[in-house]
Parts: sequence; C-alpha cells; structure tokens
Amino acid sequence: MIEKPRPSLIAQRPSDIEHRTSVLESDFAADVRRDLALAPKQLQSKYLYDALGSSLFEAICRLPWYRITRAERALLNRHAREIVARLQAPRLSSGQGDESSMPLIVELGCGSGEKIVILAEALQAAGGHARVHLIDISSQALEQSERSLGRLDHISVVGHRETYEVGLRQAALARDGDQPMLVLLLGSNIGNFDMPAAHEFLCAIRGALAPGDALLLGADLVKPETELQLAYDDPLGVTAAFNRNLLVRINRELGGTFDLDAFAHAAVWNPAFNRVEMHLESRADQRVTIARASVSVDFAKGERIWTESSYKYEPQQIEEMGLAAGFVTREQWIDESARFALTLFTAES
Ligand code: AVJ
Repeated sequence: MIEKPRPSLIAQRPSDIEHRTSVLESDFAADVRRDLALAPKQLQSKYLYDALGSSLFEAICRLPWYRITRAERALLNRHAREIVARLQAPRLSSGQGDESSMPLIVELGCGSGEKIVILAEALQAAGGHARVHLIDISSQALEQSERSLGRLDHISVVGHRETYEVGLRQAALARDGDQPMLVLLLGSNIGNFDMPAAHEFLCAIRGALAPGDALLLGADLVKPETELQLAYDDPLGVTAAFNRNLLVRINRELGGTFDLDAFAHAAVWNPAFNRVEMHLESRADQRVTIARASVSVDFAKGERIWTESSYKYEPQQIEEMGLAAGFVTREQWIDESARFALTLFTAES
C-alpha cells in the first residue's frame, strides 16, 4: 500500500510573511499537478478547507453520526480545570514559579475555536492570563476563533494562516524565556498523518517544547466499522459534499473542468492500516483539464482520487506514540461511548 506524501514544508523566513498567502496559493497548483500524477491519484486533505469546505466541516461536526467533536467537547468541559492548573503550576524545570511569565497556548488546526475557548474560560475563571497562538490553513477558521477568544479578558491572540509545521515554528519564536507552553492538537487532526509522518510531527512539537511543557492530544479510537461508515459517509450527504467541494475548489481556483456529477464520494475502512480513507471515484472514463496547473488528467471508470486518511488508534498506541517522541502521559481521558481519547502529555528532559 502506498502512503500519501507527507505534507510538504513551506520554505519560509520570517521576513517572507507578507507573501505567505501567495506562497500557499502557488503550492496548491503545484501540489495538484504532482499528486494527480501519482498512482493512485491523490489530493492533500489540507486543501479541503476553503471557506465553503470549512463551513461544511463545521456542519459535519454537528451530524449525529460524527461524534468526535461532541465527545471531545464533553471531555474538555469536564477536565479543563485540571488541564489549565498544569499551566499555572510552577515550571518543573525551573523549580521556581514566576507569576509574571504568562503561559503560551498554541493550537494547531483551531477550526472554529470552540475548543480553545473552553480552556481559555477555565484559565480566566482561575484568574490566569495567557497568550494564545492559533494556527490554521483556513482564514475563515482563524477569524472565527480570533473573534470568540477576543471576547475574553486577559487572553491575547495571534493567528497564523499556515500549515502546522510553519505555524508551530512561528509560534515557538514568540515564546520568551521561561514561559510555560501548552500545545493543543485536537479533534483527531493527527489522524490525517500516516504513522511515520505522525511520529515526525510529534517530534517537531516536542522540539518546540521545554521539559515540563504539555501537549494535549485528541485522537479518535478504533470502533466498529458500521459506526465509521456512518461517520464518514453520512446519510445527509454532508461529508460527500465536503469531499466533492475539493473539485469545486480546483475548478474555481485553478480553472479545472471537473464535472461534479461524474465523481462520487467513497469512504473506505482500511483495517490493515486502521484508517478511514475518503476517495472521489470517477463514474466514467473521462478527461479533466486543469488550466492553471497546466495539466490534463485521464480517469478510467471506477478510478479513485484519494483525498484523506483518518487514522484510528488504540489508547495504548497513543501513549506509545507520545513516548516515542519524548513525551510521557500525565492523563488519558476516554469517552467509552464515542470511543475518543484525550491524552495530556508532558515533555521530558
Ligand atoms: C478534522 C481531519 C479530524 O478526519 O475526521 C471529517 C475531517 N473528514 N469527515 C476527520 C473529516 C471527513 C476530520 N479531521
């Protein structure tokens, strides 16, 4: 089985920030061109999140069959005080708590910002202050998160419209000295990475942290296939719209000629890899041209474009992934009904 290519790093110095939008856009054409030439054909899942795609994802989060968001929200509500208490405790490494050093909270893939608001409110209720850095590929998601956090006192907010890797690097640069840091990787966003890439990414997070800092990881667990099918191919067709919108985006932004009726949404549970795969399946032999990616692509009837992987985990496996990247588990909270785990790690020296 061929693995999806790892999300590429965008070469970028801090002085390039004013160009970052155009960098992201020219990447889209180059990535589409490259990934549709692979066998099997692929498209990177990060491109699902244009403005409409982000709204469709928000709708998915409200579907009764997609339980990740609600399960995670319930766990966060229940344990927010414990989580933020860790931020206010004296640093393990320094041995001395400096009350003037504000904790830095970094959320990778903040989406609508609903989750970080729960933690920020708990921090505020405990009399704490924080600097929050939000990283998301979607400008709509960033604006929404900034707005909801902006209502809170004692919380400063900086947004980065970036890939995780670049955003994490930028946020880590903003850290001063002895500031305690908490990184949030929630919603099972880690599930989009294949195992080697997930390891590499957790190592990159660990590299941005100091001993005693924390990582809060939300990850969906392996569950019966029928439940996964309903979660990723819902009866209302919202997930199908979310997937097929990628073709709408290519048509609009890159001058593509995809006929939407000629591609069907497919969600496939791959038990060998413990992942749900989303594909777009060609309903006919056809040729598609994408002008601004300078490419023509032939599809056979039944041929698929692989657009996303959503890995599912065993609780123990999540701990092992953390351990392999230099973390130890402090707590693991599990919603047994939805089969979802929230794991709080700390960075070890
Ligand atoms: C936001 C990547 C965690 O994989 O479950 C929802 C995206 N895809 N339905 C996931 C998604 C199809 C979601 N993540």
